[in-house]
Amino acid sequence: MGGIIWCVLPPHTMDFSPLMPKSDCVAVWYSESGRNSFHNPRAIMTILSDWLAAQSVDPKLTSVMMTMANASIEIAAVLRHAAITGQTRLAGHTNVQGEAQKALDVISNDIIANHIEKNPEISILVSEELNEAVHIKNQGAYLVATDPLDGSSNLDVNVTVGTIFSILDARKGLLQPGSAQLGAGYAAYGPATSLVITFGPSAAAFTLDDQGVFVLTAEKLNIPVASAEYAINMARERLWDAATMGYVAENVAGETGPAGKRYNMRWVGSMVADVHRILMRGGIFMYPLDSENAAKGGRLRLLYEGNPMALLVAAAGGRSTTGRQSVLDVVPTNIHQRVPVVLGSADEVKRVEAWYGRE
Ligand code: AHM
Ligand code: MG
Repeated sequence: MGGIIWCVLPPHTMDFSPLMPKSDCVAVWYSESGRNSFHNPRAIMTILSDWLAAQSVDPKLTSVMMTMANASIEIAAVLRHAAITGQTRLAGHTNVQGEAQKALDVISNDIIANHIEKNPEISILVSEELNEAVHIKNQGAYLVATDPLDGSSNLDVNVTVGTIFSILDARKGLLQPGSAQLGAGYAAYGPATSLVITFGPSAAAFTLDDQGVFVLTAEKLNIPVASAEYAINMARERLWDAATMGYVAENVAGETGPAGKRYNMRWVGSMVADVHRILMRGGIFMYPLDSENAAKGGRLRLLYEGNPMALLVAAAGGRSTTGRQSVLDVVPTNIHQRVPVVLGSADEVKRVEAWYGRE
């Protein structure tokens, strides 16, 4: 079915093009046989800076959120051209975790470091790509812990990757549990760039528009309590513990098993993409302790992967666990500490907790 979109441009617009984005219009009129609609996109949109200004949160803290949003806009721009500029290659060295760094891991880290240095409210940066915490000369009250480019092993296949971050009170030291976080968020670089953030009580989602502005697209995320979708790297099944084996076996059994319903499995292999799906429509994400990663404490990092994602999920009504305790209650002993992570729809996480409870 076709229709005509009429776009009213601002006065003195000189560079009109038939392909110009609709968000440049001060008003849009759409007509289709039997259906007409009219709206002014600027009048109904809430942009990130306005939304942040309306929160009952210290403006210094909202400035930290804005700094991370601005860094993610710059990273998104680099990613768009990375295949053309050859930046999806390896950087030629390893990080403190012993993992091969991609050029874009390093570039993303540098972009974030540059933005953070310019914000006087931030005094400490912890990054997956930096061996030690960096004490910036600023005297600011905030610490940012970040995975600058999560899922970077997916870069060469153009799958969604992301930036994850956690905001803490810098005066309370480096090793604080996730429950002490003052804010958290991630940017997901997919077909659109999404920014999902929380200051604790609720989580909001924004989408980057053609002008490089984050527009509010979901004010209060709400993870459904029940779900029938799970995300786990099934190739590691032989390494799992009994609880993970038991829970997943029930899901695989579907409507004929004790769960009594048919499940579906999704695994992107980018935590940001998998958790974004869960925040939008429910499900459970699992990277449990297994016989291979147990010596390291798990696969994912606590300060800049487990904690921020667990805070976002809790703010959206979901739940998180290591199997033994809430991810948010783990007290870290080092900044790059790893942790088992299970999070998402409350009913599914409770089933996993019940399996661990049987041990
Ligand atoms: P990274 O921070 O080095 O990118 O690693 C984290 C990633 C997560 O995004 C993802 O959930 C997991 O590691 C994928 O692990 P696997 O390679 O076992 O699929
Ligand atoms: Mg990561």
